[in-house]
Parts: sequence; C-alpha cells; structure tokens
Amino acid sequence: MSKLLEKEQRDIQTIMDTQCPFCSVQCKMQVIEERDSAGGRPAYTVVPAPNLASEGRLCIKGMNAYQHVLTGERILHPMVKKDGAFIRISWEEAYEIIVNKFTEHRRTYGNHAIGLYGGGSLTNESAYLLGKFARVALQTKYIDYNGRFCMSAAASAGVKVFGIDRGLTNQLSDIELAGCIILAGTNIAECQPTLMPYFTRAKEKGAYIIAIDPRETGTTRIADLHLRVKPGMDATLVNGMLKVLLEEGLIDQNFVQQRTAGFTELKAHLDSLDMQEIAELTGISGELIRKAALAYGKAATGMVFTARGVEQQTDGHMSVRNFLNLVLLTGKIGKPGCGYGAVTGQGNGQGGREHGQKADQLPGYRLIENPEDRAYVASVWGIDPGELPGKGVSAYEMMVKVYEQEIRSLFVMGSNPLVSNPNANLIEEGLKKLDFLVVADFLMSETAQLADLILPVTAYLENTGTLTNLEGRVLLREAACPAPGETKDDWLILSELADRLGRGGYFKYTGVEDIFNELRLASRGGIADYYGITYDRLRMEEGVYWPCPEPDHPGAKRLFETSFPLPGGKALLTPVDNHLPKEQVSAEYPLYLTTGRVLTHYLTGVQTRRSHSLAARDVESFVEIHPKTAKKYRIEDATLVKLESRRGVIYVRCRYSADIREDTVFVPMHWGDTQNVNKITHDALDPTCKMPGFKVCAVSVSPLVTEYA
Ligand SMILES: Nc1nc2c(c(=O)[nH]1)N[C@H]1C(S)=C(S)[C@@H](COP(=O)(O)OP(=O)(O)OC[C@H]3O[C@@H](n4cnc5c(=O)[nH]c(N)nc54)[C@H](O)[C@@H]3O)O[C@H]1N2
Ligand SMILES: Nc1nc2c(c(=O)[nH]1)N[C@H]1C(S)=C(S)[C@@H](COP(=O)(O)OP(=O)(O)OC[C@H]3O[C@@H](n4cnc5c(=O)[nH]c(N)nc54)[C@H](O)[C@@H]3O)O[C@H]1N2
Ligand code: SF4
Ligand SMILES: [Mo]
Repeated sequence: MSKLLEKEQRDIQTIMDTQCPFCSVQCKMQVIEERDSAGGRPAYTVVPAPNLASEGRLCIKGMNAYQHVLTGERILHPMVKKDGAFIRISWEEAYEIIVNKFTEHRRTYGNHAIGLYGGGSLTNESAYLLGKFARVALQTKYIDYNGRFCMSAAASAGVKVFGIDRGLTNQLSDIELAGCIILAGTNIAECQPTLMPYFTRAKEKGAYIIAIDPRETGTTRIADLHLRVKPGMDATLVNGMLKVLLEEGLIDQNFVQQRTAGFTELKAHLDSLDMQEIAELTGISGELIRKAALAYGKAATGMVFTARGVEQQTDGHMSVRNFLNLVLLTGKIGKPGCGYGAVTGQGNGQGGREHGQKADQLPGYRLIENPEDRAYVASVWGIDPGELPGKGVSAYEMMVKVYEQEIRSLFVMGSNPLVSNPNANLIEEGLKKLDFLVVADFLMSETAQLADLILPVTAYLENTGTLTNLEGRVLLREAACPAPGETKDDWLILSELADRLGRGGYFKYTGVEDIFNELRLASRGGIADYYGITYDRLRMEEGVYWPCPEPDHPGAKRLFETSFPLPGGKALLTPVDNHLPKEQVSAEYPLYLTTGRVLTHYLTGVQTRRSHSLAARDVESFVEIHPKTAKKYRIEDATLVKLESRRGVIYVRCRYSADIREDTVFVPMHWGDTQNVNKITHDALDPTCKMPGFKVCAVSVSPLVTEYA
C-alpha cells in the first residue's frame, strides 16, 4: 500500500463545531472525528474553541463530553415495555400508544391527569414547545421542570427584589473589576471550572475574596476568608454582616434613598437581632462576621455570587434576598465591578426558566395567572385565552400528585426525576404506580428504566437550537453531525404528537428556527424579551444578551445602571428572619448531611457515568467526613459506610477530609440506586419558590461491616 493511500485511509476527518452540553458556561469546542475507510473504531480529539465566556477554555467534562454521545449506549429506537422487557417498535406505533393512553386518561380523569416534566438541558425552542404542548395540545396545568430544584430560589428572589431574574447582572468581565468578592454556597472550581480565571485575575488585581461554605473546596481555597457556616444558616450569617454594616455606617445612603424601598423596616429588624445569638446559630464567630462585613462594606467595588449552597434550602428564597440586601445597602450594583450573580447551573438553566415549562409561567417570563399575559400569548398561539389552563404545581409537588394518583400519565423530557427529586423512595413508589410513563431521552436513565414507553431523542451534537448561558447571553448551537438510528429532535416529537392529538394546526414548523421566531414574538414585551434576537444575529455576534426588544438593540450587558423595573424604579429591601433548617440533628441522627457535586460528574450522572474517562476518575459515590467525626463512629477511611435518615438508607465509601465541619458530612448527587443520596434527603420545600432543602437533613453514619458482625 502506498504511503499516500495509507494516510488517506486514516484521514477521513469530520470536524464538529459545537458547545459543551453540561454546565451554564456553555464553552464552545470542536470535536474532531478521524476514521479509516476500513471501518475501524474512530478516534476523537477535542479542541476548545474561542468564545467570550470561557475565553477558549474547556474543563475535563467538556473534553470528554463526546464519549457518552458517540461511543456510549444510546437509545436508538422507540421502545415499549412488554412483560418487564423493552421491545423495539416504530415511531407510528409509539405515537399511537401515547395518543390512545392520553386520550383515555383525559376522558376518564380529565385533562389534568397528565403531567409533563421538562429540563434545563432542553434548548429554548424545545422548552418553549413543551410548555405550549402542555397548554395547547393537552390543556393540562401540570407541567414543571428540574430547574425548580436549581434556580427557583434565586429566580424568585431576583424577580421580587430587582423586578427581573437574570443569573448575572453583569458580564463576566466585570468580575476582575471587583475589589471584594463574596462566593456563597458556590463551588465554581468544580461546577463552572472554566470561569475560575476570572476570579484568580481579580485576586491578582487585589480583590479580597470571601467564601461561605461548610467545607473546603477548590473554590474556598482561593479565598482570603473562608466562613465555614453551619448548613442552612446563610440568611442568619448575612443578618450579622448587615448589622455590622449599619453599626459602622458602611451604608450607601444616597443609593438606599434614591434606588431602594424598605430601609426603615429592614433597619428596625436588624436592630432587634442579637449578634451573639447569630454567632451561635451560624457557628461563625462575631469577629469573623465583622471581618467579612468590613471587607465587603469598605471595598469601593464588589460582587456577590450565590449558588445552590445558599439556594437549595427551605428558606432559599429569603436567603438570597438577604444577600441582595447586602448588595443594595452598599449600593454595589449597576456599576463596573459591582453586581450580583446567581450562578446558573444547567446548560440552558437560564433560558429553560424563561419560556414556559414552569408551572406558573408563559413565554418571556409572563405569568399564566395574569389576564393580560394570557391574552397576549393566546393571541400569538391563535387560541382563545379561556382555553389556557391555570397554574399547576412545582416539580416535587407534581411527584406527590403522581404518588397520590391524581396524575395518571407522566411525560418526561430532559430529566431523571427518580434520582434528582428529594425523598427518592416516595418518587420510586409513585412512578411505579403510574398508569403510563413516557420518557424521552437518549440514554437509559434510572427513570427511563421504569418507563412504559421510551422515545429516543437526538443529543447536543445532532440537533440545532439556542441556549442561554449564565450571563443571559443567548447562543446558537447548530447540529454538527447526523442523528443516529431513529432518534428525533425533542421539538419534532412534540410537534408530531400534537398533530396526532388533533392539534397539529398550532404546531406547524418547518424547522427549529421557525419555533425560535414564534418564541421571539411570544416573549416580545415580556421580562425576558428575545424579540430582537435572530438566528442571523446569533451567527454573526456570538450571542446576544437579553432583554433585547428590537433587532437593532445591542442587548443588555449590565443591568440596573439607572433603575430597577419595579414601581418607582426602586429595588426592594426586606427583613429576613434567622431561619433554622426544617430538620435538626438528634441523638438518633446526629450529623447534618449536605449534598452537591464533584468536578467529573454531572447531575444524576446519566451522561458522565457513561463516559469512560470521567467514570474512571470517580467510579462511585462517597461521604466526605471529618476524621474526628469518623473515629467517633468507628469509621475507617475508604471503607463502606451506611448513611441513614428518617427516610431511607444509602451505602457509600468514606473519604476523610479535615476541611469539613465536624458536625456535617457531604455526599455528591451523581449516583443512583443504593448510592442515590436523595433516598435520604428531606422533602420540605421553601414556602415561596418550592425549592427542596437539598442542602440540609439529619443523618446517622455507621460502618457497614457491623451489619454483618
Ligand atoms: N461538575 C459539575 N458541574 C456542574 C454540575 C454538576 O453536576 N457537576 N451541575 C450544574 C448545575 S445544574 C448546578 S445547579 C451547578 C451547581 O453549582 P454549585 O451550587 O456551586 O454546586 P453544589 O456542589 O451543589 O453546591 C455548592 C457548594 O455549596 C456548599 N454548601 C452546602 N450546604 C451549604 C450551606 O448551607 N451554605 C453554604 N453557604 N454552602 C453550602 C457545598 O459544600 C458546595 O461546595 O453546577 C453546574 N455545574
Ligand atoms: N440531593 C441533591 N439533589 C439535587 C441537587 C443537589 O444539589 N442535591 N441538585 C438539583 C439540581 S440543581 C438539578 S439541576 C437537578 C437535575 O436533575 P435531572 O434533571 O434529573 O438531572 P440530569 O442528570 O441532567 O437528567 C437529565 C436527563 O435528561 C437527558 N437529557 C439531557 N439532554 C437532553 C435533551 O436535550 N433532551 C432530552 N429529551 N433528554 C436530555 C439525560 O440523558 C438525563 O437522563 O437535580 C437536583 N437534585
Ligand atoms: S462543564 Fe461547563 S465549564 Fe466544563 S467545558 Fe462544559 S460548559 Fe465548560
Ligand atoms: Mo442545577
């Protein structure tokens, strides 16, 4: 064989321009496939691509994100469960089964017997269409999505306090202009790793960094001050900081007077609180609270970031509002180097919460209970507003309705609720009680295994759509390779199903851009206004920030420079109570459990556990525990441990860490079955946003070996 031919045979190269499917940074990348003409196994190389958010960086998850899609165990055909096993069927058969079941359930139990459950990985177009499908094709009020567990506390706080919820109020480039940065319950080093250089650059320029987290992480390690707060006690900690600011006169009087409302009530509330009590409740000394408050209060510029550590609490909504009190009292917003960021989680965590897959919401952040909003969206959809159902309930509450059999059919698109809901044992029982469970996924998740019918969907490399990153920047991700097997795009499945349900007239799209154009119109004039954003612009400008009301509008890079979209243009200050977590430790359950993430895995692990390079780095779950605590319960490092709460039991391997609070243990959320941490988490919800308190419950730990002794 000539040298030239040999080279040609190896060099059938396909370059796929795409962006990472995982977190909210949405780093751009190229996946390069090389195959030989003899049909041998292809080889893949991943190259980071320039982009404004990650500045051309990729983390280890992005580097390996091709694996679960291209070399993993994809679902390639529709399947129905017969006698406990899945058998292959055609799309027509699948649609027929769904239509028959849905029609029968609607006739017997009414429209609301069907629930829809979406996700923040869906593109804006699919998320929008899922909301429309629920309201127009099925006319059910029961739709919600996994973002309820993710962004609902910060989103609801943002809307209340600022009048708008956009993850970051500033561009990322503002971070290095900040003189003081508070990182509260956010582990950027593992969860948005490619953003770390923004913070290290700020530090090099002299920023003072304060981290608030019960344990040490890659993020807290860059901090000048680490406040190892007791789980669930952030709001109280901030009360302490606010008291110091008041006492030291570190309030921006002009800003407070001109741009906020509610100062008198807030001040009276803070005056009534006792610093000694705050120190005891939070486990942080008055001295350290003072140090943190002075550092932030005295800095000329500053930014505050919160993520799920603060937000996934039964007072998540109010906790965030207290951090916003901090921002507003010091006037540190709407200026270079000043702002707030709720660090969004999922790839389309931002867009996914704007266009109608939430129980109470219509596209553009419109509200389903607001008559004007209903009338406007109904006019875009060509229906009578009276046909639109009212608001439903939050994700976990929907699962309770499944358990109680008020919901008889569930359609899941883009989530693995069995592993991601709190109190997973109840979820499992509920899902098993369903008359009909449909799951649209590209991998066999734990939830899909329980399904009656599975619809195979395309993955990020194969479909086109927009996603809105953590800055509120809308990005276009175009299909980079053909769809495998019989997989179909989410939006196409919804349109075809609507057609078979007799509502096809409202779902006539020639392609995904058509849906985006309808979304633009449906969001026009709403809070999350995408009207001025077009696919052409997105291709030319590498993303556009919303709100963008007109095609010639540049997009809003920094919010609140002159006013807030609330009455009088003023943001809202609010007194926040010293709230205790719903479940306290006891003699039987003596430790706090908190949960979260590790660098190598993503959410319920359905995708990353199927990526061999990522799975190899963390093959199983673990419990992080202080060596002193471990010794007290006779637990050796690296041995298996039984963790028990009032709701269930899990078994994980022990990992000693001298950097976690002695009264707290940590377990990541990326594994299912006997390592599904949600079998033991508490299902108490925040009263305002219905966020579960994933970050605190009471547990006991014991060595597994004694079970057999
Ligand atoms: N590697 C990786 N990256 C991800 C994800 C992933 O699964 N894996 N998921 C993405 C998604 S959807 C999300 S929402 C984000 C989540 O991003 P983060 O919110 O940053 O991640 P978590 O690990 O859930 O929680 C952050 C930190 O909160 C701390 N914490 C726990 N309890 C408390 C508390 O009571 N108070 C305070 N102040 N801190 C507390 C934890 O110790 C943890 O270090 O990450 C996104 N990026
Ligand atoms: N204990 C505890 N529990 C938690 C959390 C915690 O910190 N602690 N965090 C919560 C948070 S922040 C989140 S965001 C949730 C996430 O919870 P889930 O949504 O359940 O998590 P994922 O693992 O992302 O599940 C997504 C599923 O959709 C599939 N999928 C991905 N992309 C697409 C797509 O484009 N279309 C379709 N049809 N399917 C797709 C994936 O293969 C996967 O099976 O978990 C929550 N649960
Ligand atoms: S996981 Fe997030 S930070 Fe890592 S490459 Fe993907 S988008 Fe970028
Ligand atoms: Mo999330």
